[in-house]
Amino acid sequence: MAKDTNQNISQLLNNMKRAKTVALFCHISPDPDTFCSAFAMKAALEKQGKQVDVFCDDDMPSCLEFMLDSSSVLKNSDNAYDFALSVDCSDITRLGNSAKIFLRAKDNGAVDHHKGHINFAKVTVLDCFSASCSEIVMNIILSQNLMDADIAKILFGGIVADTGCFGFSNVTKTTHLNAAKIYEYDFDYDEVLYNVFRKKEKKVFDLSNRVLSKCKFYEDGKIAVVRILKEDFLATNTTIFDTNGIVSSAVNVEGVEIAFAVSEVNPTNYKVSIRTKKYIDANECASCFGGGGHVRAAGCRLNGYLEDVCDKLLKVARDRLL
Ligand SMILES: [Mn+2]
Repeated sequence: MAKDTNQNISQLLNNMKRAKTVALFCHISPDPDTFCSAFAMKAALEKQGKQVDVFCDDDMPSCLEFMLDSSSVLKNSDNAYDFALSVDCSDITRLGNSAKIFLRAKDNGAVDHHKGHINFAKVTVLDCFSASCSEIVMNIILSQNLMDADIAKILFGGIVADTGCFGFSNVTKTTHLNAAKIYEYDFDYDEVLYNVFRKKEKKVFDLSNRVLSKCKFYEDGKIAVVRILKEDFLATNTTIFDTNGIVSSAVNVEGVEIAFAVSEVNPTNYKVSIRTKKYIDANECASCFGGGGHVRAAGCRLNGYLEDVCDKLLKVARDRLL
């Protein structure tokens, strides 16, 4: 970790030292990384005798329920905590309504790994080279000799989720070196990998099969378009929140350079997920429609009837094919 990051860790730990009550904050629309960061930190601080609460406006991802107690997560409080610490939040709006509890605390800090982090805390430990916030939390806990197998297991969940099981482009040598430190501890690694990464609800499997079987290919199989319509959600008892991962199945097909998943919000509004394989910039494609994301994964919203929306997407894709 960079020298100034280490300095900020010392300052953060120093400022937290005398706090008896600590509030930890996850971001809204939470992912496993934010909850794993918070629960690992909570376990470590409790070992130091502190009284710790975790806050999140939204519900914990159900994939974490096998190891974390979602009923202990608070949505509100009148307490003025000695210290407030946000984890995995890139700016204060990501705390949602809980921001008022964060700001009410006597002192505060933030631990984050987002490139676009906008400072809002008195002390910020920011390491954009970490693929997950859980890795930064891991290094903080290790520096205090507070790590154990239970905490390692929680952190492993955050790392696995934010790195797509070590498959995303954010994974570096450092990610693997950090994971190696986790493997020093003995817990059921496969239980975490299955629950956080591989497990799929039957209805989500059904939705995926249904829409992928109707996937259309264009331009010699270089473009794939998956349409996910209201009738598909109704037939499988799913919602637009169950569409994650479907577009990846399409872009993984040999020969496909760009894949779109077009999900119906209503008959004239569609949520579009874009994935690209090698030479097309997904973020740039999404930006044509006011969306954004990363080079290989991006998203946008389009108004219009289904086939008009698909025509617009196909034009953008065709213009970018080599
Ligand atoms: Mn994260």
